[in-house]
Amino acid sequence: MPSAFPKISRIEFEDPKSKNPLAFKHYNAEELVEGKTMKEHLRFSVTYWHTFRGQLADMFGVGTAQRPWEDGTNSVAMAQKRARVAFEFMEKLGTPFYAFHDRDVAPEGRNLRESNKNLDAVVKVLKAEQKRTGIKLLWGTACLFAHPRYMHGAATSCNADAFAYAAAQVKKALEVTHELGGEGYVFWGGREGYTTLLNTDLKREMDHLGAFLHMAVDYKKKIGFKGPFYIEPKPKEPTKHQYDSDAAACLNFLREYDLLNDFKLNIETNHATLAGHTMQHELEVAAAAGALGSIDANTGDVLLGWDTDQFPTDIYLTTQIMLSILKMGGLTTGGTNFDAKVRRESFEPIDLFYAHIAGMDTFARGLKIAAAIRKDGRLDDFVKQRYSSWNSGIGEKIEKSKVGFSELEAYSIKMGEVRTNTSGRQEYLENLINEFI
Ligand code: XUL
Ligand code: CO
Repeated sequence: MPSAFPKISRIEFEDPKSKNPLAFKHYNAEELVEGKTMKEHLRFSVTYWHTFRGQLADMFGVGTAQRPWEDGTNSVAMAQKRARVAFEFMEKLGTPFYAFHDRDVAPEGRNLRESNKNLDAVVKVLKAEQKRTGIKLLWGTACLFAHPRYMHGAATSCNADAFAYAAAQVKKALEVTHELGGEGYVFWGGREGYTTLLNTDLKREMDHLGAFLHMAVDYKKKIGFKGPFYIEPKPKEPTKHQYDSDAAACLNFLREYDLLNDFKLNIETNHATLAGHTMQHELEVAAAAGALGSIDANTGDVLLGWDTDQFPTDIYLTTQIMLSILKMGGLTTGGTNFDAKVRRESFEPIDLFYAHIAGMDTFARGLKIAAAIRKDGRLDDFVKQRYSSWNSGIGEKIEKSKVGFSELEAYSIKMGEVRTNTSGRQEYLENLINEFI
């Protein structure tokens, strides 16, 4: 097969002063940071849906993407060719992982049997390409939101037939992910929510979602798939309200339906901001529950209120993300998955390289900056000092459950007034971070 990107060779690391736009200035895969290589820390992943299936259409206009390797069909042969193009792209970029929905990689057939057959035909090529390049599948997932059969949702549809079909689709997607040695599997609840409560039995739908996820856990065990399951929170879009609205809602759902041991979270920046949170908030909530599994790396636009899925190019954002991830001890089975698309105006194939290079370099800088902040220690020391009243005296007694309200009343009467508050020093800390950026 002729090269899809004949003018582009492997993207190499060059000095930060290099002016070559097709080189990394910060992402140096083998460079050690806190004892691990950047490649091991960041575990970059390319998303199949945006990068190889995105047409760059919007609500007001058709797709603008120039993809010379496409023949205009949605055939299995085209899907197999596209898979080879995808691996040429990832090999040149040097990303160790990719992620896909079943329907991104292979066309939907006239029925489930045919869809599964199409998928098998493409999985053969993906498997061969993984073997040839050493690139791995970060996670697989099933598209349970594009087809009209899922208009009311999939696991939370009012229609039991749609639930059944979704289960069959996830069964196959799990088998395929397992076959490809996928490191994990994602559930993003595209239409698992509602557009109006007037027609919705919320409790029944949530019960169905719980039952669906239990079936998935059972099947995972049955086929011996060892990778983690991730839930990816998002508050809305396409629904008005998605049940997995944010990290806290997901954790509560998992706890309520006794699924917490089988799931972690896949946190996405633009979903966090759509939920009215920062990315760091969502990461901290997930990590506090021991459930931060993986991240979808992108960003929204402060002036646009929807899921724009832009490539992350804000160093402040990636610094915050890497501070949380390093604090947690790093990613293990998860990765940094670019769930991001080039703008409609960035329509040439080379823009796919520029976008990923930008995202990878921005994360590499965030990683280096976060490591430098941690090495410096002032931020960490400040936070430790801020809570020092809990290390001894009454604080220690409270933490060790040695006192109750009566003892605390006696303590307060004796104390008279709280005179020990110290400054939060937000502005000082913000300036401290800027020292490293
Ligand atoms: C949609 C989204 C999905 C999931 C996978 O907003 O983020 O692409 O990442 O289904
Ligand atoms: Co995502």
